[in-house]
Amino acid sequence: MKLGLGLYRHQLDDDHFRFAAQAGCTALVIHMVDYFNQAKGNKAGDQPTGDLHGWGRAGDPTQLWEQGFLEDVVRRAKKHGLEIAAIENFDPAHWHDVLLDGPRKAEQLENIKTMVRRVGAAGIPCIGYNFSLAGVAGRTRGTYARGSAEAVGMEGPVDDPVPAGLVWNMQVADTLGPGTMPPCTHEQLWARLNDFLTAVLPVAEASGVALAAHPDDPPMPTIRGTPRLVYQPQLYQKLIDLSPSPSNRLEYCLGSLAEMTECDLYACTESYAQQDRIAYVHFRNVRGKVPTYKETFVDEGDIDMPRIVRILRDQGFKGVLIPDHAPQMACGAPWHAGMAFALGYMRALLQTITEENS
Ligand SMILES: [Mn+2]
Repeated sequence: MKLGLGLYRHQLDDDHFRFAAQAGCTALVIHMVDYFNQAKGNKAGDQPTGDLHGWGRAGDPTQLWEQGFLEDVVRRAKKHGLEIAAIENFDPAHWHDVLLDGPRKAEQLENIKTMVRRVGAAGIPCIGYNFSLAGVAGRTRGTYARGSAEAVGMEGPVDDPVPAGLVWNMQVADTLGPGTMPPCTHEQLWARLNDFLTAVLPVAEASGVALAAHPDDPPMPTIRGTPRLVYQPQLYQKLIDLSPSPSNRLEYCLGSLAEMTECDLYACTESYAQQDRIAYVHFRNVRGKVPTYKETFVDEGDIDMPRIVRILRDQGFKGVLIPDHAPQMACGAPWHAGMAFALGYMRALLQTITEENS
C-alpha cells in the first residue's frame, strides 16, 4: 500500500509537493476543479462546505484539461518522488448535462472521452468521480472533533430544493434560478450513470485509466430533493455489476461508507477488496451515521482504522491511501497540521502491518 495526499487545484505547487514528500508520501491525488473560485463561504485552507448557493463557480466549459498541463504536473511531482495516482472529480462545467440528461449530453460525453485519453497519455492511471446531482451538500461545520477542532458534519436532513443553474453544488450559469433543478427518480439516475459508463469505460480501458466512483457524501437517499446513487454499501455492488471492465472501480471513502445506516464496514471492505475493485482509499474517520454524524480525527471515530488496514493488506490491496478531509488544528496552518497528523498516523499503521507481515 502507498501513502498519498490529496491536493486542491490551488495547491499544485512545489511547496505542497515538498510537504507531501516530507510526510512520507509517494503519491498524490490531485483536483483539477477549483471549488473555491468566486466562492463566498469557503476558506481555501479547508475542505469546501459552502451554503445553499453551493461552492464556487464551475470552470470554463470550453476549456478541457490540457495535455501539457497534465504532463507538467506529473513531471513536477516526479521531481519530489511523487506519482500522480489519480485526478479527483470532473468539473460540473464539463458534464452537467451528463448528470442532468440535458441537451448537451452527447457533446459533453465526447469531451469527457477526450480528457480521459489525455489523462491516460500523461500516465495518470485513475479518475475519481462523484455521479451526483446535488454533490457534496447539506453539511454543517462546527467544533465537532477532539479539542474543539473545527470539522464537518450533518445535523439532520436538508431538503431545500436546488436552484436552477446549480449542479453538483457548483454554479454552472451566470445566475441561479428562477426555478429549480428538474425532478429525477433513483431509476433515472441509475440509467444516467449507465449511459456514462457505457460511453466512457471503453475509452478509459483503452487509455489505461480507471474510473473510480465515490459514494454519496452525505449518504442519504435524497439530498435537497434529488436522488442519491450509492447511499448504502450494497449499492456499490450494483455499480460494479453494471460493467465487468477492470476500469470500473471505486474511490473507496471509508468515512462516507461508515456514515451509511446499513454499513458493516469491515465485511464491506473485505468484499470490495477481494473483488479487486478498490482504486484508492479515502482514509478518514467519523462518529455517527446519517442524518447525524460528525467528521473526526483519524484515530478517534467509530472506525477501527488498524483493522481496516489489515483487511486491505490481507486482500492484497496495493493502491493508495489518502487522508481525505481532516479537522482543522489550532495553529497558523490548520490544513497542513490536520494533514500531517493524519499522514503520520497512517504511515505508522502501514509500517506496523508491514512488520507483522515479514
Ligand atoms: Mn471521501
